[in-house]
Amino acid sequence: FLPDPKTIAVVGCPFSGGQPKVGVDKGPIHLVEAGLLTQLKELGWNVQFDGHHQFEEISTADDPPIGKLKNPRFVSRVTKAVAQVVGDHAKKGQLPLTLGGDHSLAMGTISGTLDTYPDACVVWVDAHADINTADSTDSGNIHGMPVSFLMGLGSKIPEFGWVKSALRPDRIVYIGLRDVDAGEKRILKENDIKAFSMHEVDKYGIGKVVEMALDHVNPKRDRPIHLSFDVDALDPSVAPSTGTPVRGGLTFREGHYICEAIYETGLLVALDLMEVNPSLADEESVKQTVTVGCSLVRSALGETLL
Ligand code: NNH
Ligand code: MN
Ligand code: MN
Ligand code: MN
Repeated sequence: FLPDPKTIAVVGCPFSGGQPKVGVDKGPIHLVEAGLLTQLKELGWNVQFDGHHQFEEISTADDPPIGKLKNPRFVSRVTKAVAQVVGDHAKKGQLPLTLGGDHSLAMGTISGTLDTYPDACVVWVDAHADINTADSTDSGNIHGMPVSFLMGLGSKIPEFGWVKSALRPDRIVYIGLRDVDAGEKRILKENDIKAFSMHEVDKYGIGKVVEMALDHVNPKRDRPIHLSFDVDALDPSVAPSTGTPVRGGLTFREGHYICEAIYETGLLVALDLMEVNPSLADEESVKQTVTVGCSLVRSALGETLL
């Protein structure tokens, strides 16, 4: 889907409004400072980066909750801007690489992808399903809800009226789940959404899981793929610096295998790396998490072991 010369458009999103922990907004800065852009150039990509995006803040006083949703206006405004930026890059034939920031940003990135490639499918790698609705959420944190908003599930929130219900339930597949809220389990069942939890990763192995996942969303291997990778999908021993670590996660190799296998399809059109939080955990853990984040991105963009 991408014309030559192949170009990555890096969309740095220092944003944390979809969840309460400070620091996740520093994720993209650390990833870039660790040399990610140079590493991608070394893989043969043209890399375009116009600096981290600046989002005009809305003070909490001016952004009271709507129902249970926290920071709704801020999250809506930022994700709408991200949808525009990602969509513009994609329409130019570039591959948008969005560096988060919290996972509410995927409301923007996937909107931008689907606006450009209506038949795209999504591979969502995460410990969490991020499919709470405005009704089902307990936390009120919008980073736990982007998928439901993209599908148009739950009560309509006028503030998010710009989000089209463009994501079909059979066009997303999850890998790595292990902390899914009761309401989310119901939503996954009701909408017949395919998910490979850590149980399936243990049972079948990651190679088979990725194959089954792609068979579900992309049976003929002809649809563009958007990969949305939440670093908390990895085991906390591999990626400790993230807001909601959950034990029992993907190994270093399992995480990388997913990225490598998706690169191998030749169908990747957009990539998100989310929830790296350099303010959580000690310095060594931060370095480890940022390093693994860079290497996941490299694997998804063509780095091979041999
Ligand atoms: N399911 C919880 C919620 O909705 C946690 C979501 N947290 C994440 N998602 N880190 O990836 O608040
Ligand atoms: Mn840009
Ligand atoms: Mn997530
Ligand atoms: Mn998560």
